[in-house]
Amino acid sequence: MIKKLALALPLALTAALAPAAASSAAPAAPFEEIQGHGLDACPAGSLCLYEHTNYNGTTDSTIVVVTGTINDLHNYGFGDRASSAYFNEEPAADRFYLHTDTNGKGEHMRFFPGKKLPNFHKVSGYTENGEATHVWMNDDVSSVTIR
Ligand SMILES: [Ca+2]
Repeated sequence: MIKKLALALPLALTAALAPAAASSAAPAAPFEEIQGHGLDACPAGSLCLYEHTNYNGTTDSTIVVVTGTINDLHNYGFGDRASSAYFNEEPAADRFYLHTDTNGKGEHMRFFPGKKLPNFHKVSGYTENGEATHVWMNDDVSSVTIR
């Protein structure tokens, strides 16, 4: 009898934990996805990641309006896709960091308020250890942090 109970307990625990794990797999997206092009398409107070260089050029395409830390853009279908960005914010606000790897890892570049970057080809950035370098961020941004 005791042996049977010992075997049944781990199974019961597994069953009880399974629903919690499933519900945490779909967190609210910390951004809004819109369609548009140009700097004017970026809402005030927002960091906008554009799918294409030159802020999507002259054609409407995906713009990710970031509102918070994004640990893995792949979870939202925008991993390794950003090609330009604009932080439409007045000075003295948050600073965003764009990272080449998930969870704030890899090479990164800082985004201060008002910063515009029409393409991510060989831009000034930092190694994971914080040393200044040139980084290739085009189609490689995987996470976003705020510090
Ligand atoms: Ca990447």
